[in-house]
Amino acid sequence: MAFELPPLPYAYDALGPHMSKETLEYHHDKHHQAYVTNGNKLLEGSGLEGKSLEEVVKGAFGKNAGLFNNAGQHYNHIHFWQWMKPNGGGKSLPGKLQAAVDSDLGGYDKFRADFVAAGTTQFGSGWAWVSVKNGKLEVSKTPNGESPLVSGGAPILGVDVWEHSYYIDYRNARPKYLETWFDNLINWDHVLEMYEAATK
Ligand code: MN3
Repeated sequence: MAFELPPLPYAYDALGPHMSKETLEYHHDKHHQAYVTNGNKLLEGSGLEGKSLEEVVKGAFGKNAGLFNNAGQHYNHIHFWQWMKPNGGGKSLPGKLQAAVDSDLGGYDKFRADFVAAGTTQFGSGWAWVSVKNGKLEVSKTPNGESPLVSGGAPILGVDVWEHSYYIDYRNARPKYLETWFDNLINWDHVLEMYEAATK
């Protein structure tokens, strides 16, 4: 199955002022497109053609670094676009998510602080995550194109802390980007959808 760049699920200027049109044009049209283009070249002859994207990511981890990096980033970005929406964020989490955050992550405020800290302390490029592992939520961070998929988790929320995700809008202020992202952009409905798929 060849990789394809999905369109953004909103207009390029829809996430302003928190994430600019210029950031989304570069991030989606250049960076994500490059992962798709390079991933397709590396998929050919890898023995993983015909597998789902998740299977390619897990199958290439530790074995085919080039394919893993590009397929991993393709997976991460497909969801990253959907983990954001205009007028997102907010403290009231939908459905079963609130109860899971309360029982597994110590409540909303602790969860927010731990998630922002994970993104802030990821040295260099990478991601901060919430995933379901053994039926419970956990906050983590990964370098480069990795995700909790490669350690037996099911990602339900992730934020890109590569500089290309925030440098145009926030320069070096990664913590400010993470706090703003959390408070104003998260699409909790997509998080809930992934949580339900991971726990059914
Ligand atoms: Mn990115």
